[in-house]
Amino acid sequence: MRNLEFKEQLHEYSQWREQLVQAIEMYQEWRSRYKLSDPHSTDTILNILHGLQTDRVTLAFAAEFSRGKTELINSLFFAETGVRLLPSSPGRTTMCPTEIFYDSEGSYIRLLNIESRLEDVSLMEFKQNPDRWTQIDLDCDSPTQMQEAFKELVASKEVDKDMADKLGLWNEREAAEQGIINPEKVEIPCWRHALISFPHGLLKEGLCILDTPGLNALGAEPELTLSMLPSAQAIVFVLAADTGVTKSDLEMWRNHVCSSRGHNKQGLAVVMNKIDAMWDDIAGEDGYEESIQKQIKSSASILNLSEDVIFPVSAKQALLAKVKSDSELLERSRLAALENYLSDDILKQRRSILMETVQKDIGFLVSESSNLTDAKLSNARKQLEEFKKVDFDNQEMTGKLMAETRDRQNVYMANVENFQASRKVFAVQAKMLIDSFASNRIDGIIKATKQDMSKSLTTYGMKQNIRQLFDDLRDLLQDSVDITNETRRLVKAIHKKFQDEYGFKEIEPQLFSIKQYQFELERIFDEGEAFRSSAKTTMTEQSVVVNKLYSTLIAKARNILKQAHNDSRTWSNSVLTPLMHQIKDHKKQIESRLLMLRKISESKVSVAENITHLEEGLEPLKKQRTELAMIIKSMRLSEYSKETSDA
Ligand SMILES: Nc1nc2c(ncn2[C@@H]2O[C@H](COP(=O)(O)OP(=O)(O)OP(=O)(O)O)[C@@H](O)[C@H]2O)c(=O)[nH]1
Ligand SMILES: [Mg+2]
Repeated sequence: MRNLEFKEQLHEYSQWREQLVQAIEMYQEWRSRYKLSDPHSTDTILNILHGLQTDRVTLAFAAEFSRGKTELINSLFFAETGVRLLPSSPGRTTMCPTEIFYDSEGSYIRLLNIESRLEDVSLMEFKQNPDRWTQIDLDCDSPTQMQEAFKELVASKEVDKDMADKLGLWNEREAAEQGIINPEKVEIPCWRHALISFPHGLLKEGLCILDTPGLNALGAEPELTLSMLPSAQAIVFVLAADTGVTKSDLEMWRNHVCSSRGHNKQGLAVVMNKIDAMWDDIAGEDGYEESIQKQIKSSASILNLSEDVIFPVSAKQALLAKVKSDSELLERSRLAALENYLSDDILKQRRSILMETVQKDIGFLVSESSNLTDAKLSNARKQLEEFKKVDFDNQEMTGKLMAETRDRQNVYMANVENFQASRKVFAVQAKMLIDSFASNRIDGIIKATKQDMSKSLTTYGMKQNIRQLFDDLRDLLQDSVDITNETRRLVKAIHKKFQDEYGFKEIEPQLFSIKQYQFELERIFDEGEAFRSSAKTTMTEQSVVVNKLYSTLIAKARNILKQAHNDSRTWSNSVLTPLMHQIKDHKKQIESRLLMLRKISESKVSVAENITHLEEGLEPLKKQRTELAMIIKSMRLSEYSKETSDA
């Protein structure tokens, strides 16, 4: 089967991820075994582990109706079932966004009724509550039973026009264009959203497919455009080769696809489907190739994309070819080029994104561990070398050494005091930082604008209110950015002081970064602005859709701030921990040195015994360091930690 390419790559990807998880688990175990863990780092590590373990690669398919999205999904992923697994037929077929994935809890279709749109509950919340969904069990050993069960996905029903309107599924202008004026009944989808789980190989390895309906059945499902499509790793946008880019393709492209991809259009493929319609053209093979190239060129220019990401394909023939094992037909369908692109480009990109996150968060911890371990070992070695050189028979010299060590102890006491004072200053600053993300601040803003909004009667007024809301949220963010910068300066100054005044080994503190939240919030602000100024907003202003869209954005912003709030708290609880570890180590060293000197001067132990004792003490430290080096190697994070060379 030709989709081996993608399959193999996904398999390799999931194995790589599994190895990374194991290495990080080993590291966490190492930290706690050597009593080096603290709440913040543990939290960071557990978060990364959770992220890796639940990582899914989502491919979303979006297009106007009947372009062949569902057929393409069938041919790419489910041809081996030997049937057309997901329903695909002329006219509107897929009626609601459909997520296909693997859930170890079982094989099912879960359907959320369309009326749930009237409730002020987000799709995300519905997903956490399986009781609200209608469940159909799937028999995975029988593709035909599954095929039959999937038919429910296309169910539709007739309701009064008013009801359709309320649900955001009635568009006066579009209906008029189709010659439908003031109908009594309108046909609408029965379901708002579908979740499908079954143990297919690719799905089990973390692939998640999102199939979407065309514009009309989509109506306005804000969470799809604002949340699901943007968070997909890749979007496949489907056009039909015979029609080229139509007006409604363009609308779909602009409103749902472009807005989800940001400026650089990463993770995007455009499929020019149904090339088979041009096969028996009288112009012959040359003419066929020429017209394909022409279509690609013109689509690329209309969509403002590189021609390399436009793939001419015949989904229908590819499915047929795979089912019949007809390699010649499969080649003609040109599906392989798309498959290669998806596996090569998308999976590689995903891998580097994950690696970047892991390196950003764990790389820091690892280099801190490595620094501390190195420092301990080299201090112990220094002490040993020193002792080897001392002439202990010389009473005067021993006394001098003891006096020197006591001096060090005094310095240590001063530096502990200093540390406590710095810690107090830091606590005040940290509280300001944490409070700047507190939910009562954002809630106050939301409440105030919501009240204004309900009072405003005009579209203009409402738009002004939305603008005000986002302006206020921006100010709030700016406050936090300023406080973050001050906090960063303070933490750096504290570390510098200990380094300069007490000769502490350089520890690069892990500074709190607001960038990620800022980036996500800015994105929401942009989405809010796009929504505010879109023509659609003007038309459907007061409808349920606006409220939903609005609440989706606000809920997202709130969640981001909540995350920042939690993260800043755990961060502030432990940013000074490495410094504290060093102070404690330092204390232990002085104490053991004093103890040894005392024993020697009281002639309780011999110098030789002492040196043996010190030498033995090096072993566990070496072991600790070697273990860490091995873990680092298996994480492949070596460039982030100092090379350790054991002499
Ligand atoms: N000739 C030809 N027909 C195709 C091809 N791909 C899909 N079709 C047909 O186009 C029609 C629509 O295909 P679907 O897969 O249902 O399209 P869709 O984009 O999922 O449409 P909706 O679910 O309604 O949004 C079906 O009759 C398919 O058989 C193709 O490559 N060539
Ligand atoms: Mg479909």
